Amino acid sequence: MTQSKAEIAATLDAAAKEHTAIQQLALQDHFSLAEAYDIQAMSIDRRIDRGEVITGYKLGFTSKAKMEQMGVHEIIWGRLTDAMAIDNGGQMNSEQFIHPRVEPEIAFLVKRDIDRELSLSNIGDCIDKMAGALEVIDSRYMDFKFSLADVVADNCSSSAYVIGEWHELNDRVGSIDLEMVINQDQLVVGNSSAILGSPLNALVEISKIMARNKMVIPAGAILLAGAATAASYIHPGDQIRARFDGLGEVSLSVE
Ligand code: OOG
Ligand code: MG
Repeated sequence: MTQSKAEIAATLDAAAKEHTAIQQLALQDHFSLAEAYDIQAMSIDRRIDRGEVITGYKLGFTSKAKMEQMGVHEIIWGRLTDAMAIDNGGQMNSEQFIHPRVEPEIAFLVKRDIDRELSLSNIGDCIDKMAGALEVIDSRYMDFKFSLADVVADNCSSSAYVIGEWHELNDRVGSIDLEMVINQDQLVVGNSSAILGSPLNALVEISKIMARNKMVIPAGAILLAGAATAASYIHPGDQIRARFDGLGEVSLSVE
């Protein structure tokens, strides 16, 4: 590596903070996927040092639509912080982003610490609520183009999220119809089954990842299962509305 992991983490953190796109890094710096996760942790530590708090975790590339859109075919995970949270119906200031995209997601609320691998039969012990959500992703790389290691180091493009009203977790989670509309134009239609067959499989997956990394997901954490559809670019003045069958509506406007 020409730069140390700490230097790369500082570069990515600065790009996010100053919302300025940078060149992809993994090609010139030759870091591995494992090193990319170290870089992600170091870059998020810089946010924590500035007072941000981890609010949960997200998965990426859990649907074919996302994998095909971005050309990355492996499940990835990243961290969410309180600075990324926007109230349902709230606004985001486009000046704080580089080239934001939005995607509809299913969110879960952890009720009991997840300190081991979950299976489909015991998910309910640790997770009791689900909600429709919007995730705003904003790659720090020019043209939103990256390799697997690059996107992981960049905290999986995480930049903001909006959570709808919480509902009790139930079996319908595996086949929720959803649609996202931007400025009255219906943009994407999908179903939660596109997420690994069911977002419940994403929860099993994230519990395995955390167990492998000897990390505990604490009670109160939010989990995003990954988008069921491709993401859409958003611009100042846009009004985004996502509808989730049985879970209500989640909306966001772009200033
Ligand atoms: C990476 C993040 C992927 C998802 O839901 O699949 C992701 C990206 O597309 O920039 O958040
Ligand atoms: Mg996402």
